[in-house]
Amino acid sequence: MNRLARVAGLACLLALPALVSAQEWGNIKGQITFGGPAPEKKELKLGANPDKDVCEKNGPLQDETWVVNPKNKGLKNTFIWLAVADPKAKGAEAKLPIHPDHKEVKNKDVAMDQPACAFIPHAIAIREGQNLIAKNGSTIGHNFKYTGNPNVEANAGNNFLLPPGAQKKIEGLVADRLPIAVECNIHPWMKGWVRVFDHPYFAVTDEDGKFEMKNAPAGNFRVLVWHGSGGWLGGAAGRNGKDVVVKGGDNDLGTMEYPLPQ
Ligand SMILES: [Cu+2]
Repeated sequence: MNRLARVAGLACLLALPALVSAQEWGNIKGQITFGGPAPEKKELKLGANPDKDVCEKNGPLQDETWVVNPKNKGLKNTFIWLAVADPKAKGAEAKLPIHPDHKEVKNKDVAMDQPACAFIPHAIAIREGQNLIAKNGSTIGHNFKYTGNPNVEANAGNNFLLPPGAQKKIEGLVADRLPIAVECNIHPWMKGWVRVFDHPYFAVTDEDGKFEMKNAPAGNFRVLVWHGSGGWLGGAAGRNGKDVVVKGGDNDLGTMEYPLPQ
């Protein structure tokens, strides 16, 4: 073999693995709407609660069971995320390819505040490696009780008092199928939700029910949709989500309707 052929052969060998493993990436967007008529906005009646004045300093508190935009029926606070195509996949096979820009976990601290007797944001999705900051940005005491999967020690939960202005860092939460419910026992209407993922392909819908996931792997995957008040989209049968094909470039999943659970 002459030198040129050897060099060409070597170049081929070097180039080949890159070709085989070339992963394309796509951006995913879409909207989740509420199935059925948009529920009327409902104000919470705080009755004789001694904190009433502080709780209502920005106006009456709204019931957050279903936050639906009357203009487009967009359902806020809905979690949506990507998973590998096979619902039975375990271990390394259940892991999503991660875009180089997402390898590192950015924005270490994600806060859930309670400035006026409601958790803000009401629903938070975080990635393993991020800390949940339980915050009390108000002038009254709150407590922060969180309850996740009892079989997953890191997420099992805790309950602590947060004096006015205080915050506490919750570290080490791990990705799990079960959500973490957040409550304040001093103000029993307060409710929040946290979900933890081991990848960056998740979103929580905004006031238009819209979501976006950037630089997701192209290929065959599933999307899973879950809401704190109604559970999986499609009920128990929806726990495995639905199949999606992610293409390189832009992907619009269109509108998905979240039927009111029966
Ligand atoms: Cu409270």
